[in-house]
Amino acid sequence: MTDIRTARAWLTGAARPVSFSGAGLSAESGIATFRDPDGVWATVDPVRMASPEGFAADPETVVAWYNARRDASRNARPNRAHRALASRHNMTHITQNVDGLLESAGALRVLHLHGSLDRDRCHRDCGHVEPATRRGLNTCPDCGGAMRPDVVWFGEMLPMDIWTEAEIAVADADVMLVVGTSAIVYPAAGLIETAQRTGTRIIVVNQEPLDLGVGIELVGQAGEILPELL
Ligand code: BJW
Ligand code: ZN
Repeated sequence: MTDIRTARAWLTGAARPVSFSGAGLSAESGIATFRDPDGVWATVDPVRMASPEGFAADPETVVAWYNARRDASRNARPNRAHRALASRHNMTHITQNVDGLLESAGALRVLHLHGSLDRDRCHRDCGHVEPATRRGLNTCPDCGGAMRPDVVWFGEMLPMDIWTEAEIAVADADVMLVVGTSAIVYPAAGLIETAQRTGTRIIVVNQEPLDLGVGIELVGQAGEILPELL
């Protein structure tokens, strides 16, 4: 059997499939990835824009940058890859993406490891979270701390409840479909190692070869391959 036919057979027979996605999943919806040549980090310094240190140094610039990305994300539509994933109602979707395109495509169970552009939260961690509707630099109504996007920056912990759910879903899964991620950002990328350790079959769909040496690797556009797989 060819790799794609074997991968399709694994997914067809899966009782507890999970997907693990990154920015490449939303690339065909017009949202830039991070580390491709035309990616976000090609022109923006991640330490300035996506770390607590960057926010402390220049909160106005960071908030303005996130507001621009929110606009891009709200104008984007799910692509064929999102729709193919969402069509599998028994699949748990673990994503590093901060857009809501899996949900827009109809996905039922989505775990956002790196948060969501749709929310702001208190940077003092008092627990206050609100929909991202107030523009500009705002203060927390509960404690007066600075409000910031509810995303996970470098050096910050992932939301512990979501992380635990994701680890359990991967360990319990029979198949893990890895889509559009460079798999270099930890601890998220460690989920692939969890799958390996727990005997979950792994299928990787990525535009560039990742050569992870695990399972089946299909190289190409997620929007072309996923509709054939699912
Ligand atoms: C397609 C396609 C198409 C394109 N079809 N494919 C040294 C070693 C190990 C770890 C570290 C280290 N130094 C620092 C760390 C830790 C750090 C880390 O992992 N850094 C690495 C970069 C080295 N991690 C952290 O800091 C994390 N926290 C942490 O570790 O806490 C521990 C701790 C804290 C405090 C005390 C003690 C311990 C937090 C990581 C947070 C990441 N945040 C970001 C920003 C989110 C908000 C925002 O969006 O602004 O998350 S960074 C960015 O990278 C974003 C992504 O979710 C994440 C992953 O990127 P992703 O999705 O994989 O995108 P790309 O661009 O990298 O890849 C896209 C792929 O798609 C490419 O391969 C393309 O080819 C492909 N593709 N089009 C199919 N159509
Ligand atoms: Zn607060």
